[in-house]
Amino acid sequence: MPGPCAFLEAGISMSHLTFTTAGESHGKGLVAIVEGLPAGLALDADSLNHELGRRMQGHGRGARMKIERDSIDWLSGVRAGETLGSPVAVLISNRDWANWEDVMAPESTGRPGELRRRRVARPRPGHADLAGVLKYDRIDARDILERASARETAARVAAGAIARRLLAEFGIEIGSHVVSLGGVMATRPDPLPTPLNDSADASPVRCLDADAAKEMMARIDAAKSAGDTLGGEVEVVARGLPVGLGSHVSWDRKLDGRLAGMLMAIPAIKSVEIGLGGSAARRLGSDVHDAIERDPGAGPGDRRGGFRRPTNRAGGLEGGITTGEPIVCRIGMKPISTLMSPLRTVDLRTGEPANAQSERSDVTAVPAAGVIAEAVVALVLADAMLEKFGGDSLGEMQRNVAGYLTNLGARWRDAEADTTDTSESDPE
Ligand code: EPS
Repeated sequence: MPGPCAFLEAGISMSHLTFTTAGESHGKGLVAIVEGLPAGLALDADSLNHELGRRMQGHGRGARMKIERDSIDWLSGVRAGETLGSPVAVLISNRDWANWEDVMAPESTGRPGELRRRRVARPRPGHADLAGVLKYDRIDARDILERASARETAARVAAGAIARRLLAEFGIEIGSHVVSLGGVMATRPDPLPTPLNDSADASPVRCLDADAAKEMMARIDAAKSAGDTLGGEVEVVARGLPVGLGSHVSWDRKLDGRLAGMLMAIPAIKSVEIGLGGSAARRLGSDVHDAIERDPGAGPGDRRGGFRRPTNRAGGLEGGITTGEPIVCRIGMKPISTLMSPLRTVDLRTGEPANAQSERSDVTAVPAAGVIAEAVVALVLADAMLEKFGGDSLGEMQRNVAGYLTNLGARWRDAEADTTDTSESDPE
């Protein structure tokens, strides 16, 4: 019997679609396990590998990306191209494992106090190194950085690619683009291209403003020469959602909170905004909220229930519930903390001041962060779809969605003007 804490622990984490990952950056490989999928969802390795390939791209990635060819092996949960309803597990093997087998070998060599090659004793400011060795009582910060490395996000992207396949069955599309990098701000096209990723992926920095992209790449090259790193911001957009995912009734069901938690948990993400985000705090209410209109073109089955907004400053969420407008989130990523011109630190072997460890790394991973953010948004939205529409099979879920949409807003669509209740809120 789960105790009351089991429910609290379920809290802000996802409850209908759960996922976990395992694996160290230079270990044998990464594993992702996704549980809660309906049976009968078509899955193929190519669609997962496509997303993994996108994550590896971007001007400013390091030499590791030349070694890896991230792709999945199915371990469980899929048969003849369809989910079985059981946990889906995939393996992404690390090609670099061949170069690290002695460093990362799980078994002890039997040597006392076993210190291995490539020990990390000069913790990098900004990374998990120091807090991690203190908390876990380790002498080698490699025991920390191997899991803190953003390599783990490959497994999140694989899990997210499965969630995307489920969302695609309902016409939901998720894309992203870089809006700033290294301090260069891009001009955001309005409207955004559809599908968004076809345009964004064509740019080496996943930016829709070609002039800004050129300047971003120049700054990446300059930062690389200087042994420095760069951060930036990415916008993630999810289109095709029905009104009514998430809920206002309890804090842990609010979809904005669920999205923010998952986005903030991506390595190096320091800010999450939805819609106008922080700038809403500096505007008048009349310049923040989105007016409501009837949509004369909307018939039965309309995913917005027959209403629409001329603007989407709320970013597709009101009261923690989807409005049917696109969800628009913006994340801010700090510069990568491994610097080739290192900051000052303390050598843990001597206690003396030293330069922080320099390990092979990226100058920037902002373009990749967009792909990772899409994946985690897909996981949250797939969870919210399963929460509302459930079902053990895809067919059952589709029937549930169709039934909901048929009835959505019907009372307003079909009724003549309702004159029985003329009460209005008191202007006082
Ligand atoms: C990454 C692999 C890592 C890093 C990067 C992300 O490979 P390696 O450490 O072997 O060069 O390039 O990790 C970090 C940015 C980090 O902070 O640890 C990947 O696959 O994305």
